[in-house]
Amino acid sequence: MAARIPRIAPSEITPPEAYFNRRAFLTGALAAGAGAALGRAAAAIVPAQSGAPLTYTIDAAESVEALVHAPGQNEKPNTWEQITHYNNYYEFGTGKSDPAEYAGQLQTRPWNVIVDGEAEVTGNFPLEEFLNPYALEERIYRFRCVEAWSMVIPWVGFPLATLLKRFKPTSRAKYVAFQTLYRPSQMPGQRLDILQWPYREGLRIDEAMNPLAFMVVGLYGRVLPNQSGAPLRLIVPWKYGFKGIKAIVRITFTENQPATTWSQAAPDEYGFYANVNPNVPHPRWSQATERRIGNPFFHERQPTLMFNGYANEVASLYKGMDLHRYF
Ligand SMILES: Nc1nc2c(c(=O)[nH]1)N[C@H]1C(S)=C(S)[C@@H](COP(=O)(O)O)O[C@H]1N2
Ligand SMILES: [Mo]
Repeated sequence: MAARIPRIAPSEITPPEAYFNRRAFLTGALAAGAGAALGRAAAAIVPAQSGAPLTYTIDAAESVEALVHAPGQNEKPNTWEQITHYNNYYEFGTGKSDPAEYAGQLQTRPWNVIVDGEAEVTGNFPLEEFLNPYALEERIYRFRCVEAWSMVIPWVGFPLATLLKRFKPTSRAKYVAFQTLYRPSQMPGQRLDILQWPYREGLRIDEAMNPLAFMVVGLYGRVLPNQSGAPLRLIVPWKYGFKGIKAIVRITFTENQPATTWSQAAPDEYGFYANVNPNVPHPRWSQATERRIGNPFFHERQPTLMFNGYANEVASLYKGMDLHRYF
C-alpha cells in the first residue's frame, strides 16, 4: 500500500480570494447532517450561486483509497483563473475564452435530471435529490484534453457510482448515456451547426461504476462556475476531457453502446472509449506528450501517461481489449 497523499497547504493551491476554512465547513456539514431530510440538506449545501462557498466533508488528502495510488496528487493544481478561463464548451463558442465570456447567461436553477432506461427507479428529479450532502469530497485529478494540453484540477463532487446505484440499474444496463441541456436561447453555440446538439456522452457500466468516475458540482471548494459545467458535470480522469460532459440533464441506462457527440462528428478521430493513451496517436497529432496549461515555458512538454496515470485503478477494465481498435 502506498503512503498517504502528502497534504498540500491550502494557501499553496487556493487563490487567496477563494480561500476559506475547510475545517469550519466540516463541522457545519456534520451538524447539518443530524436528522436533516436529504433533499433539504442537499439544497442547503449546494447553493445556486456560481462561486459561492461549497460545503464538503472529505478533502483530497482524506479521499478514497484508490486515490492514494493516483499520480496527480503530488502535482500543483492549476489556478482558479487558468481552470475557468481556458475551457472547451462549444455550446458557448469554440474559442477557449468563449465559455468564460458567455456561459454566465445560462440559468442553472431550477434544474432537473431525467433518469430513464434500464433501471428500476426512473423519473424526472430535481437536482437537489442527486446530491448526497454527506459525501461531497474534493479530488485533485489530472485532466488531459484530447488536444494534448493538460491541467491538474481540484474538483468537488461525489462518485458517479454512488448516484447510479440509487436507481438500481437492471442486468440489461450495459452502458450509461449522458445528455447536456438543449437550450439555444441561453446557449448560443447551439444555434450553430458545429456539433449535433444536445451534446451526448456515455460509459460502459463497469467504467461508470469505477470509484474514480466522479460527478462534479464544485471547483476549489466553490460552486462550479457555469463555464466549467454547472450545475453538474462528469469527470472521468483516465479518459480524454471530452468524455467529461457538462450541464447534465439526462442519464439513461442502455443495453447498447450509446451514440456520443464527438465519435459521431469524427469517428476516425474520437472513439467511444477515449482512454488517455500515449501509444495511440490521434490521426492528426501525437498523444505521446502534453503541454501543461500555465507552464511558463510554453513549448515545454511532458510525457502523457497510460490512462492518464490511473492505470493501477482502471487498466483491468480493458483486459484483453485491443486499445488501438477500441480507442
Ligand atoms: N456539453 C459539453 N460538455 C463538454 C464539452 C462541450 O463542448 N460541451 N467539451 C468537452 C471537452 S472537449 C473538454 S476538454 C472538457 C473541458 O472541460 P473544462 O472546460 O472544465 O476544462 O469538457 C468537455 N465537456
Ligand atoms: Mo477536449
